[in-house]
Amino acid sequence: MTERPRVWVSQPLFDDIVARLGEHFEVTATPEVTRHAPAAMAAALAAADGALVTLNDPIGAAEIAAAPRLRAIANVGVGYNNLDLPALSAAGILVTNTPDVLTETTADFGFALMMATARRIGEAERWLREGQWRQWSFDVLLGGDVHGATLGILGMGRIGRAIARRAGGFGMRVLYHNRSRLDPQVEREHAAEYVGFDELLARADHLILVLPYSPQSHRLIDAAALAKLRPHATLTNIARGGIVDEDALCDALEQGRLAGAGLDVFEGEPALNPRLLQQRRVVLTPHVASGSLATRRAMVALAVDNLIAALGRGPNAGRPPSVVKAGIRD
Ligand code: 8YV
Repeated sequence: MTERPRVWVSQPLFDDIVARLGEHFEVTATPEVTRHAPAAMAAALAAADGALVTLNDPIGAAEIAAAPRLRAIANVGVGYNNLDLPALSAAGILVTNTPDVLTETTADFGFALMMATARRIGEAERWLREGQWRQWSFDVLLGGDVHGATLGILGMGRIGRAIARRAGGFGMRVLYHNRSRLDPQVEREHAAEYVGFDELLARADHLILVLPYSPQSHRLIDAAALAKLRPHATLTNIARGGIVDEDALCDALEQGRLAGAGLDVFEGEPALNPRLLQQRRVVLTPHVASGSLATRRAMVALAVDNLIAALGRGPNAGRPPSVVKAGIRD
């Protein structure tokens, strides 16, 4: 009997779903959520033909060099900036991700975070819990409106478009900027107007970031970009923390040049810029935009299907449902 391929699962996911890997492979699972030190990661990958990993698992050239058998990585997440794609591709390692299944849930959260920021829901709750209600006055905790406002969407991929659809229900005007302009028919369907980057910043009442993280988007929202936003505007980030210069954002908030920020992602997460924690007008959440139970289960199920198929097993053998980068080692 030929040896079964070996796969490594980098942290506990949903046991009942991950158990499907055991029908095809020898599975080694790390029993806790941990940020794997490079040496530990290299040791785990060294014996693996495939791996199921998340954003917490940065895999670069050093880990790949130590993983001679590795043929496929299934990332549980649509973004894969934890993976060194050129190095994986050069090594012939197939990479998959989990698009589509998280689109609507992530858009819900992005919209909710934008609304919470505009309407100061986090602050209002803190205020109530602190027992301040007796100091209520007619002008307490006044926020900006969402309905009828102009929404600026930076990144008009699947999630950006799902946010645009929600904005229609709130009577918002939708502006977007993207690397490439959408097909006119898709623009019409989403009632979305394409504008340049600077115009997006200058016209948005609420700006939401939904673009991939890349060297081009690293700190794209820097001091100069923030200066173009209007003082009553809000900024919501559900993309990647590194897209925003957090110190410049704190400067803008402290100087009253921005009404508020809703952040689900942070540059050094889980470490936080301490200045952000000092801001009153921010809503901060721990990277949970895709975190509904159904969606997280669907992400893991898709990643499992991807890995099974990538390693040549199951009904989709050789044809993983969502490939980021093809290429399998001989
Ligand atoms: C995370 C995300 O993957 O899909 C993405 O790109 O950022 C999230 O869905 C998820 O939190 C698991 O790390």
